[in-house]
Amino acid sequence: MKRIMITGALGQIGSELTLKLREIYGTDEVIATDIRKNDSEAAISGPFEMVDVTDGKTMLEVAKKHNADTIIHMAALLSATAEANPVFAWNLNMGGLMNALETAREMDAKFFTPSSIGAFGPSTPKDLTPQDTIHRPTTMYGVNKVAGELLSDYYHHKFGVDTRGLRFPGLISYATPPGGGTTDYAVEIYYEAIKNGNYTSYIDKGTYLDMMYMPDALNAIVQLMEADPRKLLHRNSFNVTAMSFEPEEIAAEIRTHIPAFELQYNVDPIRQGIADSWPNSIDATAAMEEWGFKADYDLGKMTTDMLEKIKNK
Ligand code: AKB
Repeated sequence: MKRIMITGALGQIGSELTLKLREIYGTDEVIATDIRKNDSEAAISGPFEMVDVTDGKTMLEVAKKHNADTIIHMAALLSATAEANPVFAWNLNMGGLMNALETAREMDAKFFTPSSIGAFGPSTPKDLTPQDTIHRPTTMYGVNKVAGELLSDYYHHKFGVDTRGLRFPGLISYATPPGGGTTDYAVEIYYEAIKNGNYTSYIDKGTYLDMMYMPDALNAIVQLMEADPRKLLHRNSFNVTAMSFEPEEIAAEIRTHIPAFELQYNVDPIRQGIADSWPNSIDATAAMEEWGFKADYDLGKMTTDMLEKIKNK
């Protein structure tokens, strides 16, 4: 990767990924793009262009202008928002992906886009979900993710585009809040613990979901994109995870720092339904074997860091 263009660069992953890639590859080599500009570091610390991912012509023009050799396509609606606006989600998630893949094909560029644990469904094995298994998701987001994985593999087989992807679990970070996801509770809980000493969870007690701390997610993207292609038996997309917990377990970990922390529940049937259709825990062996994936943060280490960083914000 030498000249990297990122879509959705001001989103939850994009805003931190842009800064990390600028650190590794050089500020001017990483072109951040998003549908609108703000005053965040990702937007102002280096090249920035306005790109609506449903506009393939502009995307290609920007890629050509900056001579991009890598396209990292992050712009997408998350699960709960997609479920509330399924037609819009299809158009944005699939239209944006198609434009980004076409841009990569025209530019002969490497390509990354995230998939998700949302690509699995209720008939998928729930525990230690294998890399290669049943995909019958029951959400629009999941349908988009499965179609996106297949489309990315198609661009590799048909056109030789070097497409790679990760099935991310819930990603937790203190920098940019997520929006419209099912796993967002695991970010909100830390903010509310610091601010109010309590949190009301929309996800029910006993609901296990995979999670990962953002630094591990960013390392995984870089490592996968730098991996020797001859070692990749899979491409779109690899299971990756760092931990699996339910709300009581994250609350117990927070109480080791804030003993009076209280957790209540007001379950949202829509997001609970989505969570219930996803695995309890996924198996990341293929990622470990094919390109050396390893997560550094477990629940304890992540909680210490999250609470400290939010306090000092
Ligand atoms: C969401 O909850 O929608 C995302 C995801 C797991 O893909 N965080």
